[in-house]
Amino acid sequence: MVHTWEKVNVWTIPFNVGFVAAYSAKHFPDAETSIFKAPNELIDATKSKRPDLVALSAYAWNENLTRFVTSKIKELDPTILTVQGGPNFTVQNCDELHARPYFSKHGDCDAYVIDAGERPIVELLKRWVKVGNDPAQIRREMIPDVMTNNPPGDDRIIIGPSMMTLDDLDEIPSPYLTRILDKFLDSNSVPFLETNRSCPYQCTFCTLAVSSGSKLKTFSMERVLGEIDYISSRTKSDDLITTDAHFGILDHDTEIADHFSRCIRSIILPATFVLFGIKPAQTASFAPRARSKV
Ligand code: B12
Ligand code: SF4
Repeated sequence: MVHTWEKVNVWTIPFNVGFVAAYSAKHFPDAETSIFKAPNELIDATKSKRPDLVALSAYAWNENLTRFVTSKIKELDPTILTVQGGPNFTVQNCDELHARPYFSKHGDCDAYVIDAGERPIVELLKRWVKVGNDPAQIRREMIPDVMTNNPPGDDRIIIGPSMMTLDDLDEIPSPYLTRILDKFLDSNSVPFLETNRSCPYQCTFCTLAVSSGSKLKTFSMERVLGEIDYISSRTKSDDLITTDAHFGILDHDTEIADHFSRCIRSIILPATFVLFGIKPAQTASFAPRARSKV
């Protein structure tokens, strides 16, 4: 969810929940999923057709909004399961000390998914079906990589055991190639591209790689190039942002940059590849051809 009164917050594609939705749909093909960025659209949709579950991204920048929308959903129908997920909680801080103050503020949130959301949300959905779609019962369950919030009459937070993140990232269907992000690609939103996850380094202050054992994991080249083609054929954005912690760390990143560069030369948008945390040695090898903006 983003505030919609200023443009700065609405400009990126909801890539994160795209992954979560694509992986959930793979495991629950009969379930209907809709993705929203604007709070009013979600609330209106909830009023017109009751969902079983509403799952919201929670980041530092939308915490109050997420709390407001979660409470609004419970006000409309307390039997809807309310879930939050996002980088606020990782394996390093998913403990009573950190979760207690969070859930004290987010009393209407039934469960919080820790770290990468794909595997745990599927575990949560399986349990949701098993307990007969009862939010009060979900709050009593211990589910891997999920924290459940104070069951009625019982003041405790249940923190599920940690699962490692997926080894084969291609197990997650592409949110672009499965077309669940089409409505956002067709708007002016800036697309993201993820070619790898995690990081091989182990800086003590950083939690980015802890749940993957500092193992860098990659999406297949075929998939990444296919996503660049698909994004290029639809987006109206001039930019493509990669979410990789270190794009350029792998030799094959030059192939990705070359492919992107070819798309630019064919005058297909986007025209700028925005990178974070790039390693200098590799930057030099492809930046001039890809016209990278770091
Ligand atoms: C790209 C990026 C940006 C971009 C785009 C941001 C945007 N609006 O989307 C820019 C440069 C604009 C940016 C700015 C900022 N960013 Co930034 N950014 C990132 C970065 C590098 C990648 C995020 C990403 O899309 N990753 C790919 C997706 C797939 O991963 P994900 O977001 O983690 O989502 C997964 C899980 O979190 C989880 N999940 C997420 N949502 C949900 C929802 C549900 C229901 C479930 C079940 C699971 C789930 O499942 C997803 C799939 O595995 C991350 C660092 C990182 N490498 O993760 C920081 C990060 C997200 N940013 C961060 C911060 C602090 C900021 C700023 C506030 C910095 C500042 N002081 O200005 C601003 C705020 C921007 C804003 N208001 O929108 C923090 C957030 C910390 C937090 N607890 O929320 C991060 C984690 C970096 C860090 N470690 O400090 N950022
Ligand atoms: S992502 Fe950056 S800060 Fe975190 S462990 Fe890797 S190199 Fe260190």
